[in-house]
Amino acid sequence: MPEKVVVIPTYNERGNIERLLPELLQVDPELEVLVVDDQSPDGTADAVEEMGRRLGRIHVVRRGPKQGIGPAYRAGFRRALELGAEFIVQMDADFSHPIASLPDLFASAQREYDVVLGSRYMDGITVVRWPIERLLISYFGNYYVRKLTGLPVRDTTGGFKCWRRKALLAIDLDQVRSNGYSFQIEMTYRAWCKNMRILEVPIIFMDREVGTSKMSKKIGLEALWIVWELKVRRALGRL
Ligand SMILES: Nc1nc2c(ncn2[C@@H]2O[C@H](COP(=O)(O)OP(=O)(O)OP(=O)(O)O)[C@@H](O)[C@H]2O)c(=O)[nH]1
Ligand SMILES: [Mg+2]
Repeated sequence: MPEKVVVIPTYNERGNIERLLPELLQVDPELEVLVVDDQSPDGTADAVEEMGRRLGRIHVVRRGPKQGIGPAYRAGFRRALELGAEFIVQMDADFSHPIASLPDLFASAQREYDVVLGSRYMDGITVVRWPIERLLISYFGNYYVRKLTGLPVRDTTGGFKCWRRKALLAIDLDQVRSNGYSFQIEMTYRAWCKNMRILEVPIIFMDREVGTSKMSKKIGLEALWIVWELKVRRALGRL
């Protein structure tokens, strides 16, 4: 039974995942990886399965047509819990999230935290190679989320996090509605509402070099909307 599982959603990430997985497995001999793929046309899932046969400690969840990272992560978290993981990291496939920070995330969770967030906005702004428009949207988007929800977190939209089993069980994954970025906000907000102990640790975020972004206007707008929905749900005692 793996103690630590890293969940990675993929859509057309073959060029990244083939390099990422061997590096990840080297970080920690106890860690296992779970890739959640939504029928990537570039054959990501087949490539990962083949690597699993060769290297071990790799699992694949194959899903139907592309549905966004929210449903992909929910499926991945469920499988990681079934596998018996005590600590579950979520991470992008595109090398945006520094592998070097992985031990730090696990160690903080193991020490005493239920949710550990890799944060781009803690030591100033630690984002590399993002165009200024994208950085501004992200930075002020975070300000908006913080002000509206009261969530005491600098980086609410980051996607590099470590969950203690207990925190994922405290959140009813079936209730989680978000598909895109707002999934990150919604999950942390729900954990906070359940009084989970949350820690932010600084990370250096790098924009992707290989593959294409799945970010869209629709995903951005969903995030603006979801904070209101979460606020109302909480006020009604439904969170
Ligand atoms: N399974 C699955 N994975 C997805 C989906 N959309 C995005 N992903 C993966 O989720 C991770 C984050 O998506 P990205 O496209 O990197 O999104 P982003 O980080 O906002 O965009 P970039 O800044 O361009 O990297 C990547 O590993 C993607 O392959 C989806 O619909 N299904
Ligand atoms: Mg990315």
